[in-house]
Amino acid sequence: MSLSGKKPSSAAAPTPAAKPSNAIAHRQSIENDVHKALFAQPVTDLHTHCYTPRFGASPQPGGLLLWGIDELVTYHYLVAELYRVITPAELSYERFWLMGKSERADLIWRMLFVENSPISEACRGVLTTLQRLGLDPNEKTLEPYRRWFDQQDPDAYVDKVMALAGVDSITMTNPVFDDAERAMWENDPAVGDDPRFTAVLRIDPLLRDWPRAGKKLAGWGFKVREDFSGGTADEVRRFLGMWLDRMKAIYVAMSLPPEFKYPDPANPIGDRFIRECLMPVCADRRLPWAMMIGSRLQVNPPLKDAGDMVGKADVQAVVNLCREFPHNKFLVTMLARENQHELCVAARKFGNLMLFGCWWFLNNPALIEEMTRMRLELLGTTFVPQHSDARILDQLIYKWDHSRRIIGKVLVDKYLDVAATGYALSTAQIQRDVALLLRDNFRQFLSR
Ligand code: HDL
Ligand code: ZN
Repeated sequence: MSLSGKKPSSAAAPTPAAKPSNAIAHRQSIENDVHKALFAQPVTDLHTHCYTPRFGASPQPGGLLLWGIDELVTYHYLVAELYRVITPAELSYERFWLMGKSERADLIWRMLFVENSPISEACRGVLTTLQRLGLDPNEKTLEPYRRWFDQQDPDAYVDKVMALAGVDSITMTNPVFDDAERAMWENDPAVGDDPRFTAVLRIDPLLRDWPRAGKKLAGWGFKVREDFSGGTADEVRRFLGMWLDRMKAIYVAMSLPPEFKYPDPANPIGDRFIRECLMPVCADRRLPWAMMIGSRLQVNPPLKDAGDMVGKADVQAVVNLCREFPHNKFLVTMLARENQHELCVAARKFGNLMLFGCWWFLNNPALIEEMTRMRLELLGTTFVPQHSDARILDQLIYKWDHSRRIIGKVLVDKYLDVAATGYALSTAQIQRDVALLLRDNFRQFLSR
């Protein structure tokens, strides 16, 4: 039965596969359309660790907006890779962290970009960024780059990076349990007011470490008890509402361990927090809960931010949440490659589940291609293929350059598969699909 309700007169004879007059020319024209559409389409980057300049900019002590060559080269992904080519016996973690930022950057540049081939994705990303900024990626020291970056003004540089990256909005991550950042919000309620950025309330400790988080809330004047008795649920809802309003947050976010379960008989208080606090507050405000699941933190603590690891997680927790809370919206990404297919199938079952990104250790060409191909084949265009997760502003340039090219490669293959059936694909359709993938799916999911 067709959607119009009319029974077709007879099953139409299958049209013969299109006989492309010139398969190569046909592929070329689709490649051109897809490439043009992708690089013309502004991205709304739904998860980053970038900040408005009002939070202070590096190298200002305590500045949260990280940018420039020394931040790029000391990104924690590269710290982990440095300790693949040197050993703690040669340079102890302690001595490494006692070095100044520029000294650490000089060491990483020499070891990963001069004495070894910068072939990893994190290394290549730095080179792409330099190239797109019009700088020569072959310098043997960082001095020439430092001279160039010293001439940049952070606020104007935000515009420059967004233009080069083709990003129209940067979504921040705002961890309310971070004392330094919370103080900035309390001292300057307008700190997040910048049309180029939106805020996100990040609340990991409420689920990952309730006893400690609960004590902090009590210290801030919320009448909460560790056993969640009395008016604790009301007070936690008040806490969430106050910060969501203060930040004008567009969603609530958490990074969760591989062991995350819902319901979790071993964590009844966590279940109560989700059921009685987080879900009602998000539903009332029609805000998604972004769950980033599978981060096993600090497996090698001396590496600091570089010391986190991945673990296989339980997709059934996501399924249970989507089913129990049909009026809530869930933005979900998982860190283990092994979880991706099951998570994709879960998204076929729940319209309130939006998959996003190739997160962290998945943000590499080989895995972005695999995941994007699988998602297009299972979900059509109803997902958000990428977020940058950029910690350093300049990374937006390479993360979106690389991802656009990989998404484009997969889209061309899938469009050619469709064209081979004789289906006529228009440039406008390609532009529409690309807009959905890079911006509109996320924006429409927020406004649903
Ligand atoms: O928890 C998160 O948001 C992760 O993205 C971490 O920030 C992680 O350290 C990271 O930077 N991943 O790319
Ligand atoms: Zn992140």
